[in-house]
Amino acid sequence: TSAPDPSSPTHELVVVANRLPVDSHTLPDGATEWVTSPGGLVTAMESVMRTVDSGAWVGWAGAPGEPPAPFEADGMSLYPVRLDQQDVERYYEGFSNATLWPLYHDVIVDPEFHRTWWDAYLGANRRFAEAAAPVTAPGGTVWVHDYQLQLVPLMIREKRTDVRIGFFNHIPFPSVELFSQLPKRNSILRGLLGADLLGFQRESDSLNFVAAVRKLLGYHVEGMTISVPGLGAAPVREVEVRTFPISIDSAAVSALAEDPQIRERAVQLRHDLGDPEKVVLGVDRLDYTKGIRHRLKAWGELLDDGLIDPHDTVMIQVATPSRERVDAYKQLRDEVELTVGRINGEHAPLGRPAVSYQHHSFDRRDMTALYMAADVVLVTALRDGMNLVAKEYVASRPDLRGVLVLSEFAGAADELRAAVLVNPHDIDELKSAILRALAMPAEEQEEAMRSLRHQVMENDVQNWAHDFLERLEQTGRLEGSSAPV
Ligand code: GDG
Repeated sequence: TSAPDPSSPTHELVVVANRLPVDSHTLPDGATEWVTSPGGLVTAMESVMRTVDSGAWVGWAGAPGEPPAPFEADGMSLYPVRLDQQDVERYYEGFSNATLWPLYHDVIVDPEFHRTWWDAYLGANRRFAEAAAPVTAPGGTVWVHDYQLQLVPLMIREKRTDVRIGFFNHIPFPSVELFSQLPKRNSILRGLLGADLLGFQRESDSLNFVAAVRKLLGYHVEGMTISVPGLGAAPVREVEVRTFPISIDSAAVSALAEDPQIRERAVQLRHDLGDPEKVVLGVDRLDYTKGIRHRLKAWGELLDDGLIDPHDTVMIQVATPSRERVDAYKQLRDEVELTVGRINGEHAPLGRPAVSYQHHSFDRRDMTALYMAADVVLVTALRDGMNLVAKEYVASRPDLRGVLVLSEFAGAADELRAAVLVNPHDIDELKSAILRALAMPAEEQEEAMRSLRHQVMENDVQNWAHDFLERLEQTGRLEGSSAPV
């Protein structure tokens, strides 16, 4: 049964996400300890978990096979979900990252469809739902995250009519024309509609979702409220769709930028690069959605054209390893590394790079030092739910210096209007935007950065989480169903 067991603890707020917010570390004596992974979602949840008596997180602990027993970390109860090697290959690398991810990012690469992947997606989603349903307190709240778990809202709803269910999609939701390609598309829509509140990054994502429901399921829609017919004699349920642009822990990032050690590190970084006049930075997971190839093409042409002098301008590209077992990512890595090699071979002065390419990750402090050392940050995503790098750069510049070049195709472009906005598909436009950013006078940088900082500092990830949960509390509960079934 999935109803709460009176003898075991239940939680007022249960977060369900693919990954638990912890990583395991092996100690010298062979024992393992869990270290909180410092993502934005974790920070946001820490702030809302403090407002409830009891919070929990359901997710995968990161290693295939037998999961660890439930445990406590940072005042939360963590419930690990089992994923076997085959689930990792079919549910995670397969359906999530080789079917949904490319399809939801405007088919930048071709999505692959395999029925065995779908079966694994269904099975894995069921395990997350089965873990979450019994640990949620009567009348409690469940918050499900992201594209890997789109079937979970309905699966929990079927077990628990008494709980409030919210879902937030961190990536874009595609136009109905593209979404229609997805085999099992209606099951995905119905799965999502098990929630009371569905949150998306941009207004266009919310509108795309509502349009898909209207066209493919034919449900009645009024404004952003969808009427979902009940099964059998069950009454109609109203599901609300709303836009909640995610953000970062702005104050924490800004505080790091005031740390004297980190400021010193930023100066040192520029020195290590040979004290160039200008430093241009890109920070991305190595993902084809991020437009790294377009950025390098523009950069290479600017060097070829002689419009950038590699003796006084250096580009740093941090490309954090990601999804390395998925074919499209292996291919992207090869292409990016070939291009960087060519650019450096042709243009790098002796003893220093034209493009400093970093295929590894940095700690938070080094990331902030990089942002502080950068005169220009290039965010050239071809499609991106939000893009937190754009917001982190802005939060890292209390000195009001630096220029953000930002793709229109990143969700952040809806809010960060004072950035230099570009269409990264237009290489000529991208080249002009880079030159404009490099030449921007200090007063103009300050004016733009002031406006950007106003936006980012006022709207942080804590507000985002509070807004979502507050809205979820206001959504209608199913009449007459206060007890778990
Ligand atoms: C998804 C959506 C949406 C990167 N390299 C290092 C490092 N990072 C950090 C960045 C940033 C985060 O990873 C990446 O966030 P993004 O938003 O840029 O992109 P995705 O990973 O694709 O995230 C996206 C997000 O979900 C949230 O909803 O904005 O659109 O695709 O925080 O700084 N951090 C450290 N070392 C690195 O080397 N410490």
